[in-house]
Amino acid sequence: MPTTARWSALTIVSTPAARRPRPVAPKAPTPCESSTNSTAFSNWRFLYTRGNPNTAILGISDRDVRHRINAAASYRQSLGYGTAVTASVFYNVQSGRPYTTTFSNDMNGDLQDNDILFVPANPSDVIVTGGTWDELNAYIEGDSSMKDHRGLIPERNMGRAPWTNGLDFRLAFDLPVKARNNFQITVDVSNFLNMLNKDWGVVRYPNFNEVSPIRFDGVDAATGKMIYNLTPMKAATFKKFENDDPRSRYQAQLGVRFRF
Ligand SMILES: [Ca+2]
Repeated sequence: MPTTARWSALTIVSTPAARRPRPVAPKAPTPCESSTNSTAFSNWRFLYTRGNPNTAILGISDRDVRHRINAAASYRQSLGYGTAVTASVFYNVQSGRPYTTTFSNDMNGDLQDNDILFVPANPSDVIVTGGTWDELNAYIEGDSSMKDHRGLIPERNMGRAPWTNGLDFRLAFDLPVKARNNFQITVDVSNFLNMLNKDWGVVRYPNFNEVSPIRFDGVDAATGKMIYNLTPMKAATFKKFENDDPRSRYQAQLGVRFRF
């Protein structure tokens, strides 16, 4: 019985370092907009800023997909008398959505919750309330948007949500009816990995490309240091990433096709 196996070329998409947006010094701002909002006001107020929202700085896009790898394969097995079965898979793995760590409230006095968080380098940089320096330090060390930016206000979107991956599966049965006619029954399962294990194929993302673990409680009059309140990150409802439920579930469909 004839057998056909087809393996597509592996596709890898990666943005070379030389083409990635580079940080621009605040003294030479380059107007640049990147937002998921639908109105001009929202696009201004939710563009995360290092100080002045009217001088937007060139940065990584909210929609940046840094790395992506695709692979596809199919296998066809004749079952005799014109019948055949074909199994196909498509696999995609890609880097997570970028995000910015901001204060949970307005820090710079423009009445907008759009302020990128200064990352303290050591316990003497800020006053911690609602928790301890060790808790704050552990959070910074575990956060991709902050751990490499000690003592700085990072560029926006320096963090990354977890990588995502998904595998789509298709099974097709070809049944001859008569000459030049063909009857096909298909079974498609998208996010097939999630059907095998509920923890596989899960997509997690930062809501509006933002995570806000710390509340700004002003400046201490005696020391001039900023007061970091850890209440938001210690709240039972706090989570860095949302689950994208529709994309995280497996879905299946049964199809019938008649060719004539
Ligand atoms: Ca603000």
